Amino acid sequence: MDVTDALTPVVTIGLNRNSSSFDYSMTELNNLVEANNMTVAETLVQKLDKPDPATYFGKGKIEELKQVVIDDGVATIVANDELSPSQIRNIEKATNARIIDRTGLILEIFANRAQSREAKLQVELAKLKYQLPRLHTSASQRLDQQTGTASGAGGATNRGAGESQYELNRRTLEKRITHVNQELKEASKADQTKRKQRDQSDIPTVALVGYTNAGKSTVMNGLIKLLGEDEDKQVLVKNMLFATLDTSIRRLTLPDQKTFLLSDTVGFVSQLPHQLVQAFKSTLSEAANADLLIQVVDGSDPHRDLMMKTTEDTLNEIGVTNMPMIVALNKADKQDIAYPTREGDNLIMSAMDDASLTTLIDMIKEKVFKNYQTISLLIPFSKGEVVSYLNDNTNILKTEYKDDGTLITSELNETDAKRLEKYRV
Ligand SMILES: Nc1nc2c(ncn2[C@@H]2O[C@H](COP(=O)(O)OP(=O)(O)OP(=O)(O)O)[C@@H](O)[C@H]2O)c(=O)[nH]1
Ligand SMILES: [Mg+2]
Repeated sequence: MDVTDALTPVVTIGLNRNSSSFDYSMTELNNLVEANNMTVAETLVQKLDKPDPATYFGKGKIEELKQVVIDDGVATIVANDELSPSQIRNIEKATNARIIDRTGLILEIFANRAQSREAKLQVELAKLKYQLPRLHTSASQRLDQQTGTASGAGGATNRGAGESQYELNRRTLEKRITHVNQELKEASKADQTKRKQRDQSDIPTVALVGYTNAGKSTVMNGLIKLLGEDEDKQVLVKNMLFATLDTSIRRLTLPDQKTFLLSDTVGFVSQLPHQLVQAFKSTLSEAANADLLIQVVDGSDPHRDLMMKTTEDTLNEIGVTNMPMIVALNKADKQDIAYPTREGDNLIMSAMDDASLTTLIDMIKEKVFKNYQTISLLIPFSKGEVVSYLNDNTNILKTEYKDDGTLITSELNETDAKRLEKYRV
C-alpha cells in the first residue's frame, strides 16, 4: 500500500482578495495540511474582495465546492482563513463535509506534536480560547471529546434546553481555562527559576528564531557537531512545518573555552493564531531573555522577505524588540550563490557546511563575548584552585612560573575579571 493511501484527503479553499502573497499563502496552507497527515485532493479558489458573511465563498462557488466534495469523495474541507461560527455551520450544511479553518488546522498540528507537559498545556489553552467564542453555534451540541468535558442532554431541541446546554458548556470551558492557566503558571515558575540560575551563571545566551522549516534545528545540530559535543545533544530535524515545538537549550563550548547557551524553539508561520502566540509566550520568552538572536531564514525560498517580516512581527507581538540580531540566510547550497558570505550582521550560509558554521561562530563571538578582557594574573602557589578554574573555564594565552606564583594571561568575562581583580598585575 502506498503511504499516501493512509492520509486523509481534503479540499483546500481560499479567497483571493487580490493580495500579492495569496499564492504563497495557499501553498503554505497545503504544506500545513500535509504537516497534519492529510493530503490535498483539490484546491478551489475564488476572487472576491471580501468573504460572503454567510458562506465565505459566493453561492455559485459553494455549489462547485459541493460537487468537488462528492466527486473527490472527501469528507474534510480546509479554509485558508479563520471562519466565523455561522460560516462553518453553513458550509458544513451545504457540503456535508467537516470544515477546518486555518487557525483550527494549526491548532490541530500543534496538538498532535506537543511533547512536553508544558507544550501540551499551552496548546490546550489555545484550543480552549479558540473554542470559547465558537460555542454558541453548538448550543445543543456536546463539547468535543478532546476537551474531555462531554456533557449530557445532547440533541436538545427547544431553545431553553439549548441555552442551558450552552451555559453548561461555557462554564465547563471557562473552568478548564482557569485550571490550565494555573498549571501553566506553576510550570513557568519552574522555568523562571532555571532561567534565573542561568542568568546568574553569567553565560551568554543565544536564541535561534525564525520561520518554520528555515533550518534552525539544523544550525543547532551543525554547531553541536562542529564543536565536538555529544551526538545525543542533537535535536530533531525534519522537512516538515513545526517539527520543533519544545524549546531545547544546549551549552556549547568553543575551542578557546568560552561557553554560551544556544536555544532552539518553535518556528513561526503567517497568520499564526494569536491564541497560540499568547500561549507560547513563555516558551518564546527564551528569545526575549537572550543576549543575541540568530534569525534563520530559508534564503532559497522566493518568499523569504515575507517570512522575515512575519518573524519580526511575531517577535514584536511577544514584546521582543531591538535585540542584537544576526540574520542567517540559510540554504545557500540550494541557490547559485557564493557562501559563506558575510555582509555586516547578515551571513549567507548553509547549515550543512562547516565553513559557514565557523563563520557563524565568529559572528556570535564578536557579539556576545565583546566584554571579555585580556588580563594578566599572578596566582600564589597556595591558590591552586584558581589556576584550575582558569584552566577549565577561560582561554589562557600564556602561563609563566615565577618565584611568587603562576603568572597567567587569559581572556576573562566581566564577572571573573572583577572577582579575580586582586591577583591582577
Ligand atoms: N539544502 C539545505 N537544506 C537544509 C539546510 N538547513 C536545513 N535544511 C533542511 O530543511 C528542513 C528543515 O530543517 P529544520 O532544521 O528542521 O528547520 P527548523 O527551522 O528547525 O523547522 P521547525 O522546527 O519546523 O520550525 C530539513 O529537511 C533540513 O534538512 C541547508 O542549509 N541546506
Ligand atoms: Mg526545528
